[in-house]
Amino acid sequence: MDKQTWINNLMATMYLESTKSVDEASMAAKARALATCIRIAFHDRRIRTHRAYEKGKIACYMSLEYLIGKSLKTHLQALGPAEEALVRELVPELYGVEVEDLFRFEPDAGLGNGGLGRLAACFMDAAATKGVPLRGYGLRYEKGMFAQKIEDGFQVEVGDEWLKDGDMWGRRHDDEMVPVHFKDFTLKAIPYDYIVPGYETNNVNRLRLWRAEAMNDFDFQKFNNFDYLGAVSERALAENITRVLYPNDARREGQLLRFMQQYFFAQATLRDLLRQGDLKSMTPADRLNALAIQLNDTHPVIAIPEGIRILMDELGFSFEEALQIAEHVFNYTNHTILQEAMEKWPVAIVEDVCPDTLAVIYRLNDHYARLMRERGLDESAVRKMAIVDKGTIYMAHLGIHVASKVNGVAELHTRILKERELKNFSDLYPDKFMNVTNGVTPRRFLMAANPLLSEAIDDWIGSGWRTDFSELAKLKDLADDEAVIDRFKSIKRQNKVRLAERIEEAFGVLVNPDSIYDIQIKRIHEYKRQLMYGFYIHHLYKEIKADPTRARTPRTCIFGGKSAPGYHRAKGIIKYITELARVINNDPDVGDQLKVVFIENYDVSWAELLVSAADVSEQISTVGKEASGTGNMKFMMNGTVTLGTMDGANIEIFEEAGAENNYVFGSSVEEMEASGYDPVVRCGEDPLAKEAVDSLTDGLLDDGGSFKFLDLRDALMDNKSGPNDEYYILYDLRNYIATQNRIEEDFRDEKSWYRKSFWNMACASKFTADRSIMTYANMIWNVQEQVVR
Ligand code: DL6
Repeated sequence: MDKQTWINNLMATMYLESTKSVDEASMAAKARALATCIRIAFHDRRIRTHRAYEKGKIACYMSLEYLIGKSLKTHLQALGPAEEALVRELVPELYGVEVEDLFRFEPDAGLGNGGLGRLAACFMDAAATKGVPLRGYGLRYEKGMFAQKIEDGFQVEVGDEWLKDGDMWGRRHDDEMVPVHFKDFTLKAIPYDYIVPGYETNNVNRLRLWRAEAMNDFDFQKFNNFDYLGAVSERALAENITRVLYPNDARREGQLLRFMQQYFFAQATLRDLLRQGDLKSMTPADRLNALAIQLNDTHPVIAIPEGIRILMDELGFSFEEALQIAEHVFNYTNHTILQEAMEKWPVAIVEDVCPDTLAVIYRLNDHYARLMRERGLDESAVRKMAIVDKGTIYMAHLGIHVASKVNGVAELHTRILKERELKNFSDLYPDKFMNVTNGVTPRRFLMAANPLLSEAIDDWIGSGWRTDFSELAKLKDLADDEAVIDRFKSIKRQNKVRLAERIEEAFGVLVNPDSIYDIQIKRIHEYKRQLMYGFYIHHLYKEIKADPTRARTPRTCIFGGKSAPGYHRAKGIIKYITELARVINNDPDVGDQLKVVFIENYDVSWAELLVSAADVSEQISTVGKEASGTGNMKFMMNGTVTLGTMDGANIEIFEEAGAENNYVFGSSVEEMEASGYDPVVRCGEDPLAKEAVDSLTDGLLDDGGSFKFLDLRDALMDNKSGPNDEYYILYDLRNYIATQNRIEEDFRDEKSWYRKSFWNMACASKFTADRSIMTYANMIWNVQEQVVR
């Protein structure tokens, strides 16, 4: 858009957003007005993209989660440098504020839990940038992931009101509503469309999120008969389907609601896709090649039997024809080997919601049992790989049998799936399994998160890396250039100051920008071992107390992450960390030698601030447990060394950047399994392990009478629900502390430290989501890039 059009639009949208004069209008209203202008600016490109994609095969990403964060900054960036500069010039003139100041008034769209949801958002961005015809589908939860409050050091969950001032980006399309039929009632699925603009292309892809509404939102008869609640009850029940992400499923009602969400999502999306082409009139070959669907974990797998049901019952295909289409169209990504995260549904729940789809599931179960017997599997093997067994439906099995391709998300993860967890399936379908290592978008996690470093990279190697991330490798030639490393170091320091300011503003904690910023940000989970990091901090504190005068490198230990509401041990870990913070930050002996910060309500926006300021990236999961990790990649591309185990994508990071430029510790799965490890014995032998365990009960840290620390101790030493120290925390602790000590030493040699950090950035090309998305496009979906001119 030209300057005059921007001026007109900025004023017009401002009038629409606020009844007040521009001077008096709120910052939120200004942010919304600007967002609307940006959408208008993309309108024409969106239409052109839509037309370009109509001609060929498209891919569809079905995910129950999209952890989007804010979009104002990244969408502005996607307009291109000239238009972005124009907007940055006009907004202060017309709105009286800097664009930068408006960013903070946009709520984070937190429609996801952690890595899986953020990956979906990164993939949408990468597809648009690479011109891959990908449509995203998801649910528009009224409340996203809960907002985390820390009260007396405990996590408290409150509703995330991301829509309270309206939806900045989503546009409702009533005319594209689809009916979704459940066993006993029908709902409306209303699409809300979100633009996903590519960077330096004209492609603007679409993310479509469904909202559930009642067919009749008001019962006049009931209202007239004074039943005022009853008159609107259908509406309230319908809207519950898309009310929250992850309803509490501790009771059957919650499980039912969660399954209804998945079914609602599946049917709405399939109906939407099916109305875009007349399958019946296509040749059989064209039918198989019209579409590719990627199922993001097991959550949308119910789309497989539902799709077959629709093809049979509504479009008149035979079961065999419908299955053949499904076997071509669907692909399934596995994101975890943790059994508890592989979904299973009780048959009774599925029967209550969609009995006809259940009938298809049984038919698929029979079909694949027959196939397995034909291929010589015995009855016990057939049973282990069944879709339905003893009243339970195994969604991963359903996905694997039908999907054309099944992929893991890092090399080690895929190998574990093929050789251990899903070996029986991989032996049955050797050509199905493949790896697509995750990636993250540099547009958000480097360009938007770290503008100073991005500008410096432009100066060092030109701006080609912004569209072709492999060019980042050119930086390797500069790793020994002192001026380059000095500038890199100065940028890191500026980012550290920026983070320190935000931490002080948000939590009142003063942190020293010259300290080592040692950061662990991710969901709180026992296998991610935040507790091990906590034990190290406790150990360091004890050392400082024993000798406060010894010269040390100051350290700032930063954590961020949410615990699942019902995960008591993870909540205990949060309390342990916040207690460390309370004791250490208030101890005058410690001063700024050590600070502990727990970032309350860690979200995508905090992630951007943290990854650009970190010195050490904590990736310390028990080997074999983290499928990939993506935070590790965000840190790496910002020039951060990894302190990590040989787990998930860490291994590939170490391969790319060299173990000698990172801090690798911990034992292999084989070593652990062969060790005959007994944590109780270990505590008797290793004073560090004993000190750690004692810190849970010696009274220095106080769990407020919640017994949470006792429970953590039991998990290590006297576990009632599994093996003691299942995640080998005390086993790896000594090695971990030694590695932390090495970091403290090495940090003193600034030149070598920053060279290592810089080197990691130079080696980060592999970890862009663009590479991942092109692998999906070429190896799984077989869709052609359609770059819109
Ligand atoms: O693939 C994205 C992300 C991985 O990077 C993490 O390692 C993995 O833990 C996460 N998996 C999940 C599993 N959820 N379910 N189901 O979030 O996926």
